[in-house]
Amino acid sequence: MEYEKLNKESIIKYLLEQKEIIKFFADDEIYAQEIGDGNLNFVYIVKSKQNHSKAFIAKQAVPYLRCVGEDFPLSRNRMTYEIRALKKFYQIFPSFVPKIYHSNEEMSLVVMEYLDKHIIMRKGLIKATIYKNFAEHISTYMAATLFYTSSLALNSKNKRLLVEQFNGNIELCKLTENLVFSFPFMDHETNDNENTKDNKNALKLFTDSEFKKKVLTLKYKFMTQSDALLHGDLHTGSIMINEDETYVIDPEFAFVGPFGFDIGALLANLVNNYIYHSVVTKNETYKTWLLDTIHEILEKFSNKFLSFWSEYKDSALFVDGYLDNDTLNTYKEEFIQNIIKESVGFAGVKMARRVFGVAGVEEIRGIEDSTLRAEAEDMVLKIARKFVMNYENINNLDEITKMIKNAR
Ligand code: ADP
Ligand code: SR1
Ligand code: MG
Repeated sequence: MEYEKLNKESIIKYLLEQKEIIKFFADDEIYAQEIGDGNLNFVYIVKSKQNHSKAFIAKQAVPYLRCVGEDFPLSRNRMTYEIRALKKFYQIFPSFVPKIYHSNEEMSLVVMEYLDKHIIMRKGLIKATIYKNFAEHISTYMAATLFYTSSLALNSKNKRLLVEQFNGNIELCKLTENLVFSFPFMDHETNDNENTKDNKNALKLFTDSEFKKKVLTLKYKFMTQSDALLHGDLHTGSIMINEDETYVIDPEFAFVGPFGFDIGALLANLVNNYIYHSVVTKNETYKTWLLDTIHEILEKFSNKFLSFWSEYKDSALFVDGYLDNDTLNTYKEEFIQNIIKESVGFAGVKMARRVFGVAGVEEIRGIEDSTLRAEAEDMVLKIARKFVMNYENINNLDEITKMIKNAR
């Protein structure tokens, strides 16, 4: 089937020709509404006219970047990687990933479960909503997806096959290399240049050679370290949540990369939210919940990752009997500590990109009062710098929460 960019009418015609969809809606009439608010793709809710609770989401990639338009071409094969990643992550832990009803790589289209009782987590965090199960859920999701796609669980052949399956996500990896690791830290046309002009923080950041050297080291890890299958863009806009359930959506940036990158992305977004509440709402109870949650996520992630590992004696890395038990346990402890350290380094970069880089977040760029926004930006850059300059020397989780707390 040849690719065609769909709209809210043609998508219905297409869907009614797919057997999985006919089965889902039976004889109901259906209609579509476009609801996409992301940077890249078109997202439709498709509903039954007879029974509004019968619905799903159809998401299609177009051959350009949605938020810029046709002037920014971007291969739509990103949807191929999103489909593959959704299927792989669903296989590992179905309770945290929307179910797929239909997918078509030629049409760059996926049809999935409609999460109608959930909201985008960033929105909930801005409203200071407490999600009591979040740390438990997301630590399981990250420990399972990272461990079971790594050389600690897979054998050598399957790990290499996994790399091959995701290696072609070249354009989105390049987007991250540019938009996360490079352009936000230099004078660049894609930046939020209204704000960088005559901004003393921008000048300081763009000429901060020590910081920029460390960012290069982290970028090099991103480009070369093939630890595990990553979501690749695990910010709080890629999480849909309610009090009881947590779902991770939108893995189109998936590739086999460093363990710490997804954890770092999540950490960065939680810290940027902490900064929003420090500057705008001054909600101390919520700030404490955020810090406790960060601590709990990292602690639970480490314990769960080690617990999954304890079940595996043979893998690409390990041959049973190679090390005595005590040495093996020390090796594992050091391994997990290194993941946490690198996560903090990546978190620093991911926080700082949101200040001057092209993709701002509501918590910082969305602050309308310019004095408060400048205060928030200042705090982001202070914490981000501490993270990036010191990540290799972190010895325990309290040091991380202290770096956040002591920034003001
Ligand atoms: P993009 O790739 O453009 O970033 P997203 O996958 O983030 O697109 O989807 C854009 C928006 O569509 C999300 O912010 C969310 O509001 C909505 N959405 C996406 N997937 C679902 C889903 N499975 N259930 C409900 N809403 C969804
Ligand atoms: C212009 S695309 C910018 C960003 O959106 C995605 O969510 C990724 O974070 C990407 O860097
Ligand atoms: Mg998105």
